[in-house]
Amino acid sequence: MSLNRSRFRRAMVAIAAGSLLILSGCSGQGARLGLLEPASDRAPAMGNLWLGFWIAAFVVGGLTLALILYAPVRYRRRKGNAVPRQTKYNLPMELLYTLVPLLIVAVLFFFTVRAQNEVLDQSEPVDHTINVVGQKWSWTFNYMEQDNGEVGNVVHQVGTMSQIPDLYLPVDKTIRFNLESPDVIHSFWIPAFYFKLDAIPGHPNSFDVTPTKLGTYDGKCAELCGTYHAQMIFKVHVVTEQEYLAKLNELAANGQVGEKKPQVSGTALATQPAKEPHE
Ligand SMILES: [Cu+2]
Repeated sequence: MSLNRSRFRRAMVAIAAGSLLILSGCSGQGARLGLLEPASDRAPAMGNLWLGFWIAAFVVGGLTLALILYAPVRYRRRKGNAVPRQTKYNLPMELLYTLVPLLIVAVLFFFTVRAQNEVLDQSEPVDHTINVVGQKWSWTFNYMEQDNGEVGNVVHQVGTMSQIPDLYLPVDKTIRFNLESPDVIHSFWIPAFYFKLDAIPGHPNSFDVTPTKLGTYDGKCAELCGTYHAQMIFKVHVVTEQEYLAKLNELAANGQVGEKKPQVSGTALATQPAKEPHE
């Protein structure tokens, strides 16, 4: 009996160690388990939540697997005990498998709410505001720079399915994104920022983010929104403040001045041809 128990304990330790090894050994800069290299100030909260969930899953999964394997070995058929002793109504056991999952869910819930509050925090002052319209099937970016002496205008870029829009963001500056949609629910997602938020018709959404790394990133719609959902992509350019202002002045010089809010009216919604620009 004691031999079996120590063997069982050794198996448990091996599983736990194996899980930790897998989790910690995935990449040079610590495990990310499929996440991109982080490029925003919101990334640590989400990244840690992601890793925490995986650790919880590995521990619970490992334990379950070990118990599944243990039972048939420990209670295998032996000479003289054709039918093992039958038990039912094991109250401690029933309490355990009711309370432990509840506890796991409560802990995961707690950390989820904490991370959510952190990424949705809007208490810090922002440097720039960008109003985003998600519409079938592209994005419009309105840079609300009317009070910025360097630009002095609201400038916009309207994307179409054949002309993927570019979103320019200054590095290390806090941006407030206001999201809206004139048609159906879309979701504004920049995977490298570890962040997405829905653009919902009639329900403006808002979040703040600070890009922390120069570079070009993919942006996409993360809410299945119709036939050409998969083409609802954009390019995010995180640039220096000077490059950002230069880009906005270039848009202004092109006449892309004023806030653009693509509207979808009545039947146009259903019959909009695929290649027609939204401008
Ligand atoms: Cu969409």
